[in-house]
Amino acid sequence: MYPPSRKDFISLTLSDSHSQTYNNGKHRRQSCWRKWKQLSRLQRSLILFLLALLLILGLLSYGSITEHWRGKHFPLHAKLTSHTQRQSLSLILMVLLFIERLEAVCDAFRHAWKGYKDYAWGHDELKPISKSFGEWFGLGLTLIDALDTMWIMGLKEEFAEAKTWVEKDLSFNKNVDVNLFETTIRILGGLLSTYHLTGDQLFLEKAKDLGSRLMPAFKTPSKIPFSDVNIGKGTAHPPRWTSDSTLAEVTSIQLEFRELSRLTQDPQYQEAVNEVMTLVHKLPGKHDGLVPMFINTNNGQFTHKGVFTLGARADSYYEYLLKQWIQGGKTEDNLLEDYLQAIEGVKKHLVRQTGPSKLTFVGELSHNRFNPKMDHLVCFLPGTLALGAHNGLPGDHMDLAVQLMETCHQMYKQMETGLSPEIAHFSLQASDGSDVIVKPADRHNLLRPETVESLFYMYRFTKDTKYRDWGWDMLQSFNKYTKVSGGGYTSINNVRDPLSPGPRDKMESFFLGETLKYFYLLFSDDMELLSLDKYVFNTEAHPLPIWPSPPK
Ligand code: DMJ
Repeated sequence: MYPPSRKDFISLTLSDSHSQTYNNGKHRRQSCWRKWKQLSRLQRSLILFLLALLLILGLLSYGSITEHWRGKHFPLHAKLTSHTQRQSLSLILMVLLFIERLEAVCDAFRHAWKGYKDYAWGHDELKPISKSFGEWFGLGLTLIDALDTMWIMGLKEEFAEAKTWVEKDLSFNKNVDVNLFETTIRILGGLLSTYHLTGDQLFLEKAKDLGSRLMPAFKTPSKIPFSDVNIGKGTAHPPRWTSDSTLAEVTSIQLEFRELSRLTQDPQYQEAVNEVMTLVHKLPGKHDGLVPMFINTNNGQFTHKGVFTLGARADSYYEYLLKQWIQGGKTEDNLLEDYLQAIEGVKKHLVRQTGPSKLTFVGELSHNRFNPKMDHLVCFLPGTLALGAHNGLPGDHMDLAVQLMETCHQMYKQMETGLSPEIAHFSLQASDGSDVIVKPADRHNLLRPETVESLFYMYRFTKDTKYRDWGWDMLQSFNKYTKVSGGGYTSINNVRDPLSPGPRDKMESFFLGETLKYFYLLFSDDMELLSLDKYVFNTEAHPLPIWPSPPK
């Protein structure tokens, strides 16, 4: 469970149950924080600036007083003092900068939340332009996806209101078809992580209820789950046009189901998802560890063979191989073996460099033909590679992570809005003018998290402040081109047209669940805030604990 008080400047402690046990000192600190938080951003910056000024003046007078006392000019001491002064000044500036950035993320969250609250409360997604909402499953998707982000950011009032909605209005006893994967990563993952952060049983009870309602998806001839489940009726089915499931979807629900089994001591969840991994582990049709994008629910075989991507429909298969291995205490060898083999496959078949600037990217393979196309989704990979290297995997994984991180950064930087397109193509010829080509159909931006997610991992492991600066530029661009007056942020149609980016009127739940959370963690100086040695983030950025003992 997350400790109630942290070093973080911006965060507050939220848990009602925790706060009851606080001693007076803690109460006093809390009320100071409340007062501090009630001040405007300008007032706070002014106070901090004055404090900084006082400190500098203090240091300056200390230097001249000591010189005076000594009664003579003492150049070395003067030098030392001015060095200390310089150090103090840069420390103060750094602190101010990091407070400003964290505050900017919280402001962005509050603005997004205001739109959701005013026009979409309890519904799945905000449509910020038309000031209305969109429904996908009818389960308050944005609200649940955002719960742990609010907790982490210390947004106490917002969290309390959302919790009341979960308590009073959230019901899974609904005749509705939900997508197994999306519901697992966003809702089940969000409830489980909120339970861990708060210790509040409400979230575990809701998670149990949802988990048991998702289980009919696994009743297939092959044990490969169907894509859709009716959580009210207890029936499941594939999409209307096929009996296939998407590979990433059936192999990226494991962290959540395994954790549910651990918490409930009910093995059925873990058994169901482990069976999928065991089947996929043994399945023929892989290409040096790379997997096709579909799998049949009747016979359990890969379909549409010969197409390999790290993007849509396959991405989180690779991510969850590594993360399950970490979650289980690095004991499940099949997972590690599949991950290591897959990364070798990526290096051998999919990694190339652009002609003009030698940017490293991950393309796709279609029936032995290389396609220099990379989805923004692939930008999860630098972070995952870095996480693997941090956990003892080969050092060249980190080298590749550094190179790919640069490319994902360039996918933002080279666009006129400073925002990445959904898909980039890369030039292979040195004579080509630019490295990144964007086709008209790929120019949209959905407020996706993958690049800031990777920046967070890269900063945590290298402490190289350039990753924070890149993230800061991205946040400014989101604010400039996707922020909607009155509340909310919107996906846009064209990242190449700063004059007319074309709002799409949709704020995806992952903008609050993932994108803003990773911005906050990137700018936070508290390395113990969700330490990567204690937590593993699911593919929707919901932190789950690394298990204290290996799985049985
Ligand atoms: C999220 O739902 C998850 O990150 C998923 O793994 C991929 N797609 C979106 C964000 O882009």
